Amino acid sequence: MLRSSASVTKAKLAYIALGSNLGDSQSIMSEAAQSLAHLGEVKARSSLYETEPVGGPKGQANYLNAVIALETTLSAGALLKALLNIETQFGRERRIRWDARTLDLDLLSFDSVVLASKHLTLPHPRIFERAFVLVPLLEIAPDWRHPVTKQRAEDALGLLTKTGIKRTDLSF
Ligand code: A4P
Ligand code: MG
Repeated sequence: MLRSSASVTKAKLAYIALGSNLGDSQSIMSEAAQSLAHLGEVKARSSLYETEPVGGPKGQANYLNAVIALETTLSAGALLKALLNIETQFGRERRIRWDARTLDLDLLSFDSVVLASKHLTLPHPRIFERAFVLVPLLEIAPDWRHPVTKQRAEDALGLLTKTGIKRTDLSF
């Protein structure tokens, strides 16, 4: 059956960063990936990386970090809401900025959408400052570049130190 183009919602490609350094992080990352699969079609997932904590209170455990590519027909706002709901399901609490967390889900980018609203900034504003985001992102999207500045993720990573980022063979 033919449908008019107006009734077809075009799928968008979102890159989502996952992080956890509290609780059973490997299980949390694995279950969070399954939850994301309910929001669309997972197109790619990076390895799990063990990373040293950046910022926040001293004495935090190392993180597990990863990035997933998700094709979805949700809007960016609806996707963010769904991500925040999943964080809550995994017991995420917010007390101190960059404190240890059971699960952090950041929307890195949403096609080439650029946005700066009260609740959502796209692309994520600290994407180029975070080797723990860029290393897994580049594993699954080696050509990723900023939609406005066109700066390549690969070049941004070249300006950062990668010590403290270790690829693991952990399954997720
Ligand atoms: N928000 C706005 N834009 C977005 C977006 N693109 N994606 C708003 C997700 N959220 C977005 O988020 C606060 C609010 O940001 C949300 O309610 C949403 O409306 P949050 O999760 O409480 O903030 P956060 O995660 O603590 O900080 P942020 O800025 O998202 O992340 P950062 O800067 O990456 O810092 N070290 C290691 N090794 N690994 C980590 O994963 N993570 C952080 C968090 C610090 N150090 C780390 C790691
Ligand atoms: Mg976050």
